[in-house]
Amino acid sequence: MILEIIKYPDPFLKTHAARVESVDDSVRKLIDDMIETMYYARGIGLASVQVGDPRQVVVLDVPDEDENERAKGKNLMALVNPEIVSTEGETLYEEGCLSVPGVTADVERAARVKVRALDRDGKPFEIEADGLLAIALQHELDHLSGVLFIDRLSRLKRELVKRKYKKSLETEERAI
Ligand code: GNR
Ligand code: NI
Repeated sequence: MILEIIKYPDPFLKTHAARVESVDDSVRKLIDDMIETMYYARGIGLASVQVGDPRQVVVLDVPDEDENERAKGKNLMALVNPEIVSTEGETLYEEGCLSVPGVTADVERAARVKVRALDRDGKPFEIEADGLLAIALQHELDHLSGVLFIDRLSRLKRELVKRKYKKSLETEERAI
């Protein structure tokens, strides 16, 4: 089932998602719907908060850097109750977000991360990532704490981006 993606400035995007007590069929159904929605929206990741669900679930399918055509499903993963265990280095990347359509901006993040989570069977696993996957993991984990990439910009840049975005909403020149 394709879910509706909540758009900024909807206050639900500030939700702090709650830890999942047990990875049951209702969590697996959410994971499947989020995967379908992510592909439909052509995103590389999606967080539960973006589809109006307050449980800590993230899905990702980040293409390999040398991938021209995207091999759908190749790097697909689902993370329940994800936590950052450690980070290393710094990197700058031009990010976008399905909840803030039409906006991109350079965001500073850790270059490498180690993340611990449960898989769709409730089994714990760890992933060490760099490159775009490390960035996407941090972007999605932020969503679970009610944080958007625009919240990580300098105050000046953030106000500029918000003003432009709201103007584009008013004039409806933004593509939906
Ligand atoms: O599809 C997405 N692309 C993207 C590009 C750079 C940095 C982060 C992302 S995540 C985004 C999908 C999304 O909004 N996930 O929450
Ligand atoms: Ni996003």
